[in-house]
Amino acid sequence: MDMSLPVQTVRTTCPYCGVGCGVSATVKPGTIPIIAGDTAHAANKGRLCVKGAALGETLVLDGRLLYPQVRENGSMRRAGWDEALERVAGGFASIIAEHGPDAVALYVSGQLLTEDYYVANKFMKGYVGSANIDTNSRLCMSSSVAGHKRAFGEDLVPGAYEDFELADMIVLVGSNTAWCHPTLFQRILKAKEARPSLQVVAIDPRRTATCELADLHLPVKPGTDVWLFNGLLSYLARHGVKDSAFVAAHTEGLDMALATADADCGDPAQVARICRVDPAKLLAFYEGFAATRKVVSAYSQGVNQSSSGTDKVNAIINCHLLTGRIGHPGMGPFSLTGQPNAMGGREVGGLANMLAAHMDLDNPLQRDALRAFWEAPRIADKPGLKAVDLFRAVEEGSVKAVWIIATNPLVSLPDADQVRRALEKCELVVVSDIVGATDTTTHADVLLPALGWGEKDGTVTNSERCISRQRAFLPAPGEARADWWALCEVARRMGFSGFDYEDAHAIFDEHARLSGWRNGEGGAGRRVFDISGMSGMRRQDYDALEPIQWPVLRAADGTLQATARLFADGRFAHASGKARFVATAPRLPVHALDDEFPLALNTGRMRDQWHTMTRTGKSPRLANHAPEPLIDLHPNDALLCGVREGELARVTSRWGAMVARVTHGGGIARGSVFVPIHWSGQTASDARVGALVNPAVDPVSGEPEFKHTPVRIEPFVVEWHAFVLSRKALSLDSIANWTRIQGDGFVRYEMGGRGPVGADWARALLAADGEADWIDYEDGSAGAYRAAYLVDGRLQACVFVARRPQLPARDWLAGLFARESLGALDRATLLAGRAPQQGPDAGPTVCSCFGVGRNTICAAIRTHRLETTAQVTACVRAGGNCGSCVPEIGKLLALASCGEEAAQ
Ligand SMILES: Nc1nc2c(c(=O)[nH]1)N[C@H]1C(S)=C(S)[C@@H](COP(=O)(O)OP(=O)(O)OC[C@H]3O[C@@H](n4cnc5c(=O)[nH]c(N)nc54)[C@H](O)[C@@H]3O)O[C@H]1N2
Ligand SMILES: Nc1nc2c(c(=O)[nH]1)N[C@H]1C(S)=C(S)[C@@H](COP(=O)(O)OP(=O)(O)OC[C@H]3O[C@@H](n4cnc5c(=O)[nH]c(N)nc54)[C@H](O)[C@@H]3O)O[C@H]1N2
Ligand code: SF4
Ligand SMILES: [Mo]
Repeated sequence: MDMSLPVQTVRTTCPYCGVGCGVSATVKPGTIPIIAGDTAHAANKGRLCVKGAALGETLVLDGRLLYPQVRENGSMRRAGWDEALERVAGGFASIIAEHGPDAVALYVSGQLLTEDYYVANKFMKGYVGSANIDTNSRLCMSSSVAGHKRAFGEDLVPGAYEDFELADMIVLVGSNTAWCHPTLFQRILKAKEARPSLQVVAIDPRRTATCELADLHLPVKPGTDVWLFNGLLSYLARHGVKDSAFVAAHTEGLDMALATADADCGDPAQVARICRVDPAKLLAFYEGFAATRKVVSAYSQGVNQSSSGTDKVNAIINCHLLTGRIGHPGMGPFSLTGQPNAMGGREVGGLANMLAAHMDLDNPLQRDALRAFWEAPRIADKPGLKAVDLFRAVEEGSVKAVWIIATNPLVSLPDADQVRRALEKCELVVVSDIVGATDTTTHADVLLPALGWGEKDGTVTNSERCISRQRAFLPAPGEARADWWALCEVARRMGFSGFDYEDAHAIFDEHARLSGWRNGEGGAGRRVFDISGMSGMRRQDYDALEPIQWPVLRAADGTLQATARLFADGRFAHASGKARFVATAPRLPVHALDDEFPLALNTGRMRDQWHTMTRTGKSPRLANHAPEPLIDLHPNDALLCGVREGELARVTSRWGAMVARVTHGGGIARGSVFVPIHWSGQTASDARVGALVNPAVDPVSGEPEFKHTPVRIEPFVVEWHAFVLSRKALSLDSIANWTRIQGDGFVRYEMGGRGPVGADWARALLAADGEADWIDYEDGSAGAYRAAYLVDGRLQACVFVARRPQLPARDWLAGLFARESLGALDRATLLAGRAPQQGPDAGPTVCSCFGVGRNTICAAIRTHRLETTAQVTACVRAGGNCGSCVPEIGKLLALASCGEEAAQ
């Protein structure tokens, strides 16, 4: 980087979750950018969670895909952009010529910017002429999209984040807000501190970190939410908690919905039995909801990712319609979006059953309007394949070319081994990514290097409809280019006009104009999504755009007018202007448990990792909270399966299997298992949970049932456990099971293996050269072996092996890698694995910002008789920065106060 460049601060938006926090990046030439929360952004007002705070560490270029590559004679080689783009354009064109437009497909992502997404959708639906473009939002928000369309007539989120602060009750359904939308959770926490009467209800089969804040936790049986909310609807109606004027003037369909609810769910005692919750707690929830007007019901993947996901969404919305609690401050149903631009993707119609700007595929007037606006040669006139079906069609051969952009389906789709088979068979696989080696890029015939966060430029929309700029503050590395650019270049090479954009601003302008195009004219229907106020902006105004909630119109005086809340006037987007109740008949998950597969596999997220870890996995700070893949289950179930905490176990379903370490997090009911989604073939030998997940989908939305797959668990037998810390990457072919963890200046491996260990084995594994200064220690009878080697006094690698997984803590050894050379004392105690006068082991990391372990916190709580999280922070700093770990500190305090040993 040019050292003469001035220090500059750029305001941008976090690339992770749908909260959409504003970030300020200060770039000093030659150093890593300094990342902080943007105090001027309304979503976070300066707060960042631990993932946002660690963004700087993820910007290093190791592992980045920097040049286009093409497959030749079975292996990949570097190519110029021209050659790579020709391969894509030529391949797509010839397949279309021979087999028609439905033989090609795009599979894109809610992590694209709106501008990239807009171009991808225009390319497929307007020019290729097929709706075979789907997105990972199918796996994420599509049940909410479908639920919104059924209830409101359009995919609309009525409320704003501020409503969480204005509410008197917040119901969090299937949402681990504390870990997955952390800064929003911080806002709830602060609101509750200021006003303890604010009631928080958590509905989740697991006792998550989010439940620490809740006044009431309903640990529902997985998949039974429709019973719960039908039961609520029925209860409210029976107790006269109904806004009759609102229902009469602004809704339709109540009778059917209520009859359906009454039929199965009219008796709370029966509902409590089916949902497997304490009847008193269920009634407390119903009574609380009935008595409180200002209720926000926020939901996420425990609702969406289900074979009854769309019905779950509508069952929740029904309760808000009955009580007229929508469109006003402090109330409403609220879909928490996952990805940074889940919403933007929906605005541009990125799903296979939608058109751009909230137009509908099955509305001929809107199809015509769109084609005319694009001056496109054709327009898709039937829905394309949804994600799961799309990859089936690839395997069956009806789709022959697929271009995957900003998503990692080999890890994230259900029945993920099917995706591997599909890509192996596919004639042309194009992958655009920022990382060279992912489970998906390995199957590419053409690899296109994309600009990543900090390099790309455009807009995203968060959960509350707020459009924010993501701005570049770093130069493009290597030959990486924006995703929209690659799409336009391919379109141009296929002879399509209409892709000559100069920059992201030009695309945004077209997108904004389209939203107002024939909107409400000539019987085509009025679309609420209208940001035409932002069309015609100059480039410098686009660059300076402040976060703004849509719809956005321009006032007579030229200022932009944002919309905080929708439906305040009771007008909805259905032709009738009314909202619809939807009759939701409850049903159980598609695949039932049985003797062979007696446990229900639930999958989801950990606090400090993002999806398949291609970015967060680069940060040593983020690695410590959950370094290894895990299987969280109830101790009694572990006993029945013959597996033990800390040891390895195999989880098997009808679709696949994986191996990870058993843990008892304490939050799981009997009969369920939780496994995180983050590990891939790049970070672990065998921990890709997607391979196990059943491919059942919701019949309306096509969203997979990620939260419920029947599985069984059995021991994964190894003869020894080991860890290695090494400056260089190892070849692990001979190791039965391993996980790779990024350290600061080294790589850490956790392993389980079989066969003899000893000096020869260790030298080969660590690839120690003959010159190295080798030290080792063996206790054959105990099955223990330890070795390390140094070069010029500098520690290069160490390995610790034991028969049981009880091995020294890794932190002290990790610290030695920062030293230029080791002193005699450190060297002497190296193989003991701990410093000569080291205090007690800090335990697993709770606070990633300050690196504070669980044992340290528990000791402080005991010694100083601490009672509040604020006292813990004052004492040991934990929780004092981003606050993401505050719920876990709360849990340790709760355990200490009831005298339990705070060990998990
Ligand atoms: N740290 C972190 N944060 C993230 C992400 C990440 O990868 N890491 N990803 C982002 C994305 S894309 C998304 S979509 C969001 C997801 O955010 P969340 O939906 O909050 O996260 P999940 O862990 O997938 O699942 C939420 C909860 O649903 C519960 N659940 C399972 N089955 C049921 C059920 O039948 N009923 C109910 N009521 N609950 C159930 C699970 O136990 C789990 O605690 O997170 C976003 N934020
Ligand atoms: N079992 C199970 N599976 C799940 C879920 C679950 O709860 N359980 N949740 C589902 C949900 S909600 C989601 S959202 C998905 C997420 O799943 P994925 O989308 O597959 O996961 P990511 O790791 O976010 O993949 C993004 C990819 O894009 C790359 N990338 C990052 N930025 C850019 C860019 O600007 N351009 C390009 N071209 N590439 C970029 C990254 O390196 C990475 O390879 O997982 C789904 N899968
Ligand atoms: S809560 Fe965290 S991950 Fe989500 S946008 Fe904010 S900083 Fe990023
Ligand atoms: Mo998601």
